Amino acid sequence: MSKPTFYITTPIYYPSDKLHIGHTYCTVAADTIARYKRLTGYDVMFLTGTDEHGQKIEEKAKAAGVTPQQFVDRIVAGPGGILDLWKLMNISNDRFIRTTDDYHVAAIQRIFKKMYDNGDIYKGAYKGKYCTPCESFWTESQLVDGKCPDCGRPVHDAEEEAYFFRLSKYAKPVQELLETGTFLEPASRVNEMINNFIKPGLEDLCVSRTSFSWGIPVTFDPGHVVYVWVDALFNYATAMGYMNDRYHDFDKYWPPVNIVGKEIVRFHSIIWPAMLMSVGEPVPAKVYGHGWLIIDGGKMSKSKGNVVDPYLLAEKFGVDALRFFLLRTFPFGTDGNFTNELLINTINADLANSLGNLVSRTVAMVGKYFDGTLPTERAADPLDDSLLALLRVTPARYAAQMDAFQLHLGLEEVFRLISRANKYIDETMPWVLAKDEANRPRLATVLYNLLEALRVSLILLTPFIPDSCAKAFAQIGADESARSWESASVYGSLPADVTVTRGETLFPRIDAQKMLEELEAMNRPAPAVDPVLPDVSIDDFARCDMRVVKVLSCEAVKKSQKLLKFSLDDGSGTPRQILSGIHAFYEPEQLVGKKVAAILNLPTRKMMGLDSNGMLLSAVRTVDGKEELHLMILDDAVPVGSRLC
Ligand code: ME8
Repeated sequence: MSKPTFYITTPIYYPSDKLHIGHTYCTVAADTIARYKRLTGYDVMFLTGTDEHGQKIEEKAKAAGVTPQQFVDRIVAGPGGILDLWKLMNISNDRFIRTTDDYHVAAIQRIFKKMYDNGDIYKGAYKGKYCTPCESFWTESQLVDGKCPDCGRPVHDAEEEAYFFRLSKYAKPVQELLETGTFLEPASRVNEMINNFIKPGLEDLCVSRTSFSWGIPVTFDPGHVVYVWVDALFNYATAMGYMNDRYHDFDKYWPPVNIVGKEIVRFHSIIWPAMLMSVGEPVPAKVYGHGWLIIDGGKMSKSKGNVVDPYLLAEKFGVDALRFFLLRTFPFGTDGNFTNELLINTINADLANSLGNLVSRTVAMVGKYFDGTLPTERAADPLDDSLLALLRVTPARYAAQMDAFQLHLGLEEVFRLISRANKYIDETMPWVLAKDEANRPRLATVLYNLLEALRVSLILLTPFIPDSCAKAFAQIGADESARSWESASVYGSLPADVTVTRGETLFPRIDAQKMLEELEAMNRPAPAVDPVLPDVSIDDFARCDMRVVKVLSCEAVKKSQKLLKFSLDDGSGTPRQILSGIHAFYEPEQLVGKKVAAILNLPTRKMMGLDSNGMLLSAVRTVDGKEELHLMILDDAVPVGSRLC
């Protein structure tokens, strides 16, 4: 019999900057749900990707001096980019879509044409406030003091030809869909959508732009590019092969469960189903709007400098500890305040103490009292009953929470069992039982029950912390069959004469004070680094004659605050004069006798009436608005006149 299918997506993220812990939170949550569904027998399709078009990306690329495609390629596929981050975080996506992929571009053009042909997209006029220098339309509410919010200059009424989607036509069916109560979750978001957006009247949506070009051209009117949200939302369909031949899974997996952040629920629960209705396809099975991770009460943002770097946290705490923390601490549907203290306390309390200790104590006791292999004689006791009762009901309780995407409550069920097992150790006191040979069957029973409680807990934890669970399974002697979902409900899935193997400590305890200090030091905002300039050819580079030179003499230039005049030995036998504006950073006497690097074949430049024949090379950066400069001072052993290449 074929497995039931389950299709889950994350938002496709903008590759306009490196991703932060908020994006990581959403992707880890979707990954955990995908892993849970696979565990429980589904044929899962898990999609994530990147939303690569639009004006913002075009502008960022321009500022960085690269093409938009080069810009997004670096952020998505470059070292330390989005693909690397998901690999690091052990994300098990089956597919990754980039909206610049050819198949997606062609499919969007067909979808747009289909909606045009069926009359749901029409040509109209976009009216708004226009800022000529910025070439941007603004709505009344976006203006600041009636002026352009970007440059502060006056705006004027303007009209632009644009295509519109008949969103108004779908107001009723979308409202009915929202009222079904299962389409959009958590339920609290439903009223917000109906009251704030549908009841005031849905207006048709402008779905093309002519003011920039980094987008998918409208085939039948090439001056227009498709509005980025139309391009983006349909990714969930094109990545399954909708309107293209790259993939052929649309019929198999559709409709999806779209996991999104609360700020884009409107796009996903109103515009997205309306467009699907227009093209005659089923709406998503569910849109789940998760909450934000906030810092000090506000959303993370680059401009506030309070962005938390997932690479840094994964390196410091381990990938599984970070995954666990994100899903254990914050209820998925509501906002959660991120702090390093909370992160450390959660790891210490739940992973190092509760789970880690249970594994290490149990395995150590089987080692100490039975040389690692349990004997098969047993002696039950009423003391076992409550642990075994909880063991029996936990998988189903967990599944009920997981099916409702209440991931933190799913974990709650597992930790109830883990705590109960830890308490069982105190109640049964194996170290006392071990004192009398006659108690061996009883002692073996206690340890077996503990191993079983651990085994079941680990099965349920696998979607959250897969690597650590695999290691722990190996320690408690659980083979593949004893790790399956089905076996979680079968007491006795470990062999009666199970053999354990001591292993590494799964979650070492963190010294909170020390770690907080380290994080504090590392989390200071890194100085902004200028973007890499566009490529130059190797021939152009080779034409730059850069050499090692020695400072013969150096003096300040009269009447100049900045300039130093250098006489340099460049190996040619004739001293070379170079002027350099570095007096703010060096006194002349510091530099005499030093070997430094210079470019020699620049045209002669006159400064304060003096010739400068080249330029000294230095490392320059801006920290807190202040420029820092360091001359490239070289090892004395490097011969004067050597070329730098
Ligand atoms: O909106 N806390 O992309 P985006 C929790 N390209 N989650 C957060 C978060 C935070 N502080 N910050 C971001 C876009 N997220 C569009 C989506 S989909 C067809 C197009 C997560 O890069 C959250 O899931 O701005 C949010 O919805 C998403 O990242 C936005 O990512």
